[in-house]
Amino acid sequence: MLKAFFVGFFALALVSCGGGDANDATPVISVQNATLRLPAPGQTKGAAYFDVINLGGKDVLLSAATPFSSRVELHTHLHEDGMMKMRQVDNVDIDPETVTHFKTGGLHVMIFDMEVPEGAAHMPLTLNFAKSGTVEVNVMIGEAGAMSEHKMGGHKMENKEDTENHDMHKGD
Ligand SMILES: [Cu+2]
Repeated sequence: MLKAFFVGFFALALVSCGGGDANDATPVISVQNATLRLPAPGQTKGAAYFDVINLGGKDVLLSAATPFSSRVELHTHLHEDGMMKMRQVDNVDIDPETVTHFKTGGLHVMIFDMEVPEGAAHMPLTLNFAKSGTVEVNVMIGEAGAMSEHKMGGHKMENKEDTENHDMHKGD
């Protein structure tokens, strides 16, 4: 009787210790460098970029949500027929002890029908992870502040020179 108990206990201990690699360790997630690409004039699609820093075991990003939109998707970019195309993905693997970059031309959070409240300096973004649960992120809204005429409190937005070559033809 007692022997059977010990054998059972030993087997259980083996199961819980077996395969104890980095994938089974608890993920330690933090999100940094969150920025927002606002919709182009006349459009409603925006995108959020950030770094997911994982100091622990494997996790999976399942979804994202923001009060600024009712349709938020996880996207990646793929090379197809020599062209870069956006694709929705069901989820994103967050590898152990790795920084996963969400960036222009790669993984991103696509925000459809975006409505940014006037004067908002941040967009709340909720990331839902399989193991870590929800992680709340404050995404900086740079250009929205620059576009609003006057901000309360007398903050002045610096007008940074746009390094991108925009195809804007003035009075052509
Ligand atoms: Cu996209």
